[in-house]
Amino acid sequence: MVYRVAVVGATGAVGREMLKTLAEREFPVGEAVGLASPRSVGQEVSFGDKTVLKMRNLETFDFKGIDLALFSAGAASAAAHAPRAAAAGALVIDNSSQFRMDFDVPLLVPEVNPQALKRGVRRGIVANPNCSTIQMVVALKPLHDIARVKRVVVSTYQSVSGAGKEGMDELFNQTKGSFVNDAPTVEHFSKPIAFNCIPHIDAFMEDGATKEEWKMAMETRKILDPDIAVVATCVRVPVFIGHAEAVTVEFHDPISVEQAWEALRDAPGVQLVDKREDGGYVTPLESAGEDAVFVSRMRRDPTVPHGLSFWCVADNLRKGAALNAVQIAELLDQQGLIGKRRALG
Ligand code: A2P
Ligand code: 11C
Repeated sequence: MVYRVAVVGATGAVGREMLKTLAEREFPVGEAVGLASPRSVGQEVSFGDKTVLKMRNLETFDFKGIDLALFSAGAASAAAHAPRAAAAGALVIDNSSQFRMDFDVPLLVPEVNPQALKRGVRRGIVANPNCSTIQMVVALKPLHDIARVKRVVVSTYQSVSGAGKEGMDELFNQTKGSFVNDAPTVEHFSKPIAFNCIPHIDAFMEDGATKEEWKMAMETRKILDPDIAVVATCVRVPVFIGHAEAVTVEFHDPISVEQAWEALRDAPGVQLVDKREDGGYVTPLESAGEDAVFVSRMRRDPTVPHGLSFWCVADNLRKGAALNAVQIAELLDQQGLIGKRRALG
């Protein structure tokens, strides 16, 4: 069976990666449609080596006949258009935060909680988690299976591509401008990002945490285990692609470094690179373009009875967004859930 697939936000950093990933993994696309805002109508975006998509207007697009819609156009666009895409018969995989915590919307990382689909997809929407959550739960799952995670303290080092193409342009322009002594133009981020670190991602909440920090806690609980306590500090760093995280975990049960290594060596989606020597770890630059979540620097946390600390890195546009969305689509396809909804439209 081949499907009619729409990519919403196809001109964006994640949308383009979604098209690339669909083509690379030979997802059975019969026809692809690229959607964006009215300002991009007619713009051309490549899909694979042979196809060029002319962007169409999301606002006026009729989803009737679309089997699968991959949304990556932000929460407001998802709120306005994902329900009508689902009502027209498309199965929606949404990369925004709009529906993630809704009880009747599965929040899915295929290597971690495929069972989230066992009650089906009643709303016609599956949510793709936040990029910084995805890589952390992929690394935590094999450890949770042997020693039950109790509490996680995580600090993130998040690349500017998490903020989309405008974030990437801002780092590029500020870096270039610094060589000719231009004062940095600050538009997307709240302070200069070139040669800097900004401890602020997404909106501030009443308790002083940011929404990015809140999402890491809440999404981890929904995906992995509602009893896990998570406290996060999320920081934007001047890296184009690849989020890094320093993760400290307290477990209920004993777990050694050797047990953790062994579990991670066999874990789906994980690549363990932990040589305990100069350069024997993975950095964000090396994760760009890769599918794996890389785990390095595993060591005991001696401040609690059962604790480990590690470093993990992943391409936030790929495993953190587009690849995870396409893996969800593959799982939905395997379970015969795509195309079923066509009759609704
Ligand atoms: P456009 O390029 O027309 O603005 P990124 O995360 O890289 O910034 O990309 C965001 C994506 O979401 C882009 O494809 C962008 O399209 C799309 N987008 C943003 N707002 C809307 C909207 N209101 N309607 C449709 N697409 C939107
Ligand atoms: C960032 N993690 O790096 C964010 C991007 O909730 O999907 C993704 C935001 C989200 O800025």
